[in-house]
Amino acid sequence: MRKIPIYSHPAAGWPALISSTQKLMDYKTFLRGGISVFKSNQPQGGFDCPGCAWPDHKSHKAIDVCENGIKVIASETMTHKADAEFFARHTVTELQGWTGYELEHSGRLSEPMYYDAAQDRYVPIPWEAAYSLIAEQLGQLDSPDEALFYTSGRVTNEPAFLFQLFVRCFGTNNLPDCSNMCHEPTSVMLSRQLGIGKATVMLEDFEQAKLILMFGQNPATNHPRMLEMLAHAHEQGCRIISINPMREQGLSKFRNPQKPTHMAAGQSADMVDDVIQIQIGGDAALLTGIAKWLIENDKINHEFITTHTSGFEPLKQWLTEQSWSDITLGCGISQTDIINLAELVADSPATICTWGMGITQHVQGDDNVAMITNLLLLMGMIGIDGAGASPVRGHSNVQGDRTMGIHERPSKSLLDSLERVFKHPMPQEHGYDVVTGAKALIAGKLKVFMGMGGNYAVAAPDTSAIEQALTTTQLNIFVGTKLNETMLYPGANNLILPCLGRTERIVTTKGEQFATIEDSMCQIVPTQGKLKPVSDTLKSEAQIVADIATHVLGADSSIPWLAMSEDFDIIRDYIAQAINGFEDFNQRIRTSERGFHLYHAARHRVWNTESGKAQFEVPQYPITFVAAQMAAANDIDDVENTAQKIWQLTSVRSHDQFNTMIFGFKDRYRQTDRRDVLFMHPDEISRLGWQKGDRVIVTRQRAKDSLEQPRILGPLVLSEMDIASNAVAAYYPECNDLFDLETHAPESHIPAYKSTTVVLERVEANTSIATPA
Ligand SMILES: Nc1nc2c(c(=O)[nH]1)N[C@H]1C(S)=C(S)[C@@H](COP(=O)(O)OP(=O)(O)OC[C@H]3O[C@@H](n4cnc5c(=O)[nH]c(N)nc54)[C@H](O)[C@@H]3O)O[C@H]1N2
Ligand SMILES: Nc1nc2c(c(=O)[nH]1)N[C@H]1C(S)=C(S)[C@@H](COP(=O)(O)OP(=O)(O)OC[C@H]3O[C@@H](n4cnc5c(=O)[nH]c(N)nc54)[C@H](O)[C@@H]3O)O[C@H]1N2
Ligand SMILES: [Mo]
Repeated sequence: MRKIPIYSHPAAGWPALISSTQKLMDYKTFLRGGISVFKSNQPQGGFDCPGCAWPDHKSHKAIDVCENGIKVIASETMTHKADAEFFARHTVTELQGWTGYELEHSGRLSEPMYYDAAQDRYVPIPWEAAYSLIAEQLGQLDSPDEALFYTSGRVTNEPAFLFQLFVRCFGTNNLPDCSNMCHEPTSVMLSRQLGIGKATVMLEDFEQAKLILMFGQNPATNHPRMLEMLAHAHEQGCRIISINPMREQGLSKFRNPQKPTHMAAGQSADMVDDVIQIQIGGDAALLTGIAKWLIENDKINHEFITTHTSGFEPLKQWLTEQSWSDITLGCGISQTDIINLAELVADSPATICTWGMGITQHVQGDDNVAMITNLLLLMGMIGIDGAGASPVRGHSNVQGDRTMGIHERPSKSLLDSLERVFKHPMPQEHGYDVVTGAKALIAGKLKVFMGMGGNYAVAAPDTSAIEQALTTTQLNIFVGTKLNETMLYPGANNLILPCLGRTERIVTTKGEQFATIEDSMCQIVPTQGKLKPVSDTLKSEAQIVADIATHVLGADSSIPWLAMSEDFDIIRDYIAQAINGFEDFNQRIRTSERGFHLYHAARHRVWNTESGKAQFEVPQYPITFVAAQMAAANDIDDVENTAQKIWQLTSVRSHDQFNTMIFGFKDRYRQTDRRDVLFMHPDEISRLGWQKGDRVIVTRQRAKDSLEQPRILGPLVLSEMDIASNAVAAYYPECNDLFDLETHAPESHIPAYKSTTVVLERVEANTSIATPA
């Protein structure tokens, strides 16, 4: 095998923090940002870092922040403004041609804007006029279901609660959110199998774990604060195995911000014992192999299975029927290596499975989560110290938003509670999620789109089609902090409503307000911005929602919208009445230093499932699903030599972006300083007689007589990477037009962002490059 250059420096550490943030921040921003950084994730009076959803460590009195956090904070605290003057200088058509990087650096949105078609520009509009326009347009709809209300996971609990309440009082459950593209398989399958769709572990469990299996996750880039916990666990003798088609370099070494010797003297800790480099889409097959061996060798926890579970026999039967040849074909790992891994599982008294997008974003995403849960149940690893399920969420409050009721498929009990507390009828029919909502938008069934944060068109598959569909609506409304592409495809009316960010003070007639978030491990923590808002015109999200609700629902509404937006304690009192687990919310959030842990029944081995037991699930897809797809693609003969040129494309993130917000072009760990790259194994590159640096065009494989337009990306620059042989990787979101709205998991509807079949073609070096670096 050819040697691949490795990134030998530790992840994190001062050089990482400083060098990578320099470019993003001007001096003033650095000062503003510097102050806020030291205020983040602190026990009292700070704000929760919007950088990720990893929990804060209880003992941290010093700074608990990372490169990721600094960048996200710097992006928000930027003094540069996308104000009226900015919009006067640039037409919307011109801005459509800007890259994500350029849009991100245009600065903070700072006043409400309305799109004037005659000038093709956004022009200022007073808040009051914007609200009246919204009331007028929503009032003209034939049905409330003609409007779609999207939420991104930055939004804190209090405004999220108000938002879902407004949308439901208006009359629809059309409440898609970024979860639909993220951990939806986790929410769906854990709910079904354990009775609750959230992590069963707490941070302390990582201190007692003996084995951590980390599936499809890249914490060095995406949750750097998790590295500290992993390094600590490793120091205590816990084995850590990464299951990933890529050898993510950031995982091998770690420099701990909490250890002065690490930061100053450049010492570092090792973290991962082994990488199981599976083929893309091979997780369910690998887990099948492990489970099959554990059952056949009688290494499972019979007592737990008998007392606590249901569905064991059908799963056992199914596992018996799976052949080792299919298992190894499905995951690309030898039987011996799988058995070695199974032995580790058998010997471990405390196993944690953590997972990220490499597990969920597949057609088999629901199956993948089911198989992880099955493994934990077979071993009785739920409800004991040092063990359990640890899905790691992305957005800092994506989990809280769901708890607050942002959900297109609300439970009957949530709707009943809302009706009881607010004495207002709630819509019963389920609404659109991200995928069905986008399809409805494209089909012309929606007349109003509202985004409470986020960048819907660019985060979703079929970006161009969604952008075009946005131009056919009556009204689009965006509540956000930064300009992005979704705001640039105006319908008949278009509003940008700028809001306060997490770092900024919310001051109302009732004084300074704080909000709350829920981290990835069900801890509810307070968050309070400390900075002067970047503009006096900004409003809090809660106030924007309350103002809209008052204008739209008018005198009919008996709900005290404005009082709630002025005094978040009133919102919390309502949350306490309406949402399980929030009893005495105001008192509990004030009395404990780090907030409180939401009751998690499955942690106590109480199973709120249909059967009243923890549930084993048999996967729906064959474990050779991806291998079969690739074999089938070989039969299509409209591309020369397809047999040699078919891969699964996976999309990944760098540390110089937060989702669609592009801060820079560097990816230190993957050793590139451009984003228009295609990562491929050097052996594959030489097998084709190609070279690194060559330009390639990526085409989504489609049926031979398909009438669909071809989906093409590139030319991209070939770059070497230690990645599975069936895989190539590109950066999200630039590749999102390669993904379609039809290819998703059956129940959770998560788009298959981590696995789509593509064909590659090498082109001349001078072919123009689509994405400038
Ligand atoms: N710096 C930064 N931090 C972020 C974000 C960001 O954009 N930038 N985004 C935030 C959000 S919203 C989220 S959800 C999280 C996401 O955090 P992660 O879950 O770590 O996200 P990704 O980078 O999308 O992909 C994770 C890994 O999946 C692997 N993978 C791909 N296909 C497969 C497969 O078939 N099987 C397995 N086992 N692995 C596979 C990839 O190689 C990659 O290492 O990060 C959050 N934090
Ligand atoms: N190909 C591919 N596609 C993917 C993924 C992938 O791995 N591959 N990952 C998916 C995942 S995991 C996710 S979570 C989604 C992300 O999808 P989104 O959450 O929709 O996208 P973001 O880029 O996080 O949204 C950024 C915008 O949010 C706004 N914003 C930032 N802070 C605030 C705030 O405090 N309040 C408000 N109101 N607005 C704010 C800003 O205007 C900014 O432009 O993308 C998904 N799409
Ligand atoms: Mo996410």
